[in-house]
Amino acid sequence: MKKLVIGIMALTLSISVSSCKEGKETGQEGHEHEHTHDGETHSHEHDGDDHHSDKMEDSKTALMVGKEIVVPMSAKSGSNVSGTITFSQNENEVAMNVDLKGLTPGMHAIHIHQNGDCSSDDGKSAGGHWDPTSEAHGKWGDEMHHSGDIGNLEVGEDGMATLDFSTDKWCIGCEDETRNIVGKGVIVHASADDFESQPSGAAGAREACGVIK
Ligand SMILES: [Cu+2]
Ligand SMILES: [Zn+2]
Repeated sequence: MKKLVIGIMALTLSISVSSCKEGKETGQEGHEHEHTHDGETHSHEHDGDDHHSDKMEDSKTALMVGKEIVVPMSAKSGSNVSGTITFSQNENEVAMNVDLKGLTPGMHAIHIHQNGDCSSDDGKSAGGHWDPTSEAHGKWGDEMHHSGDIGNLEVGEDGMATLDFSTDKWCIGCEDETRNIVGKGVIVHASADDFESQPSGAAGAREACGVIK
């Protein structure tokens, strides 16, 4: 008898879940809601709009997953810096891989600047820090910082610098101009970013410049 009651309950539950599913999926692909098939009652609490807005956002910010941009860095201000910075779009983030040589040992600030223009010998053609959200200069991860405030490279006696960095605050070529890094410049400075001085961390001369394109 007990088995029969459980059997009826299970049947009733599966019918109610599947009818709920049908009711929600007005005009959307059926596979989207398959994760609710575990039969838990929380699936009834969704009004369906949550899923819908997620989907809208996905299509609006459609990321070019797999897109990679290699930026050759050119020496500025009389330096001997050379190397590349590679940006690649992953599913949620942009990964940045720095591979430079010819730097003086110590700390060197690295930023994204607003102009993709390295035409001047001092790198100043790249303009100020890329700051699409109108914030103060600061340290990445703090409450306030420019979207281009990557931080400092640590350079050893061999003059080489590598850095692996990634963030979902950037995208490569998406429509959101507060995130799109294409068309911007990358600058490596002669000294360290102090993360405090405005508007750019008192990082000194611009020793290398590259255009993200
Ligand atoms: Cu800078
Ligand atoms: Zn800054």
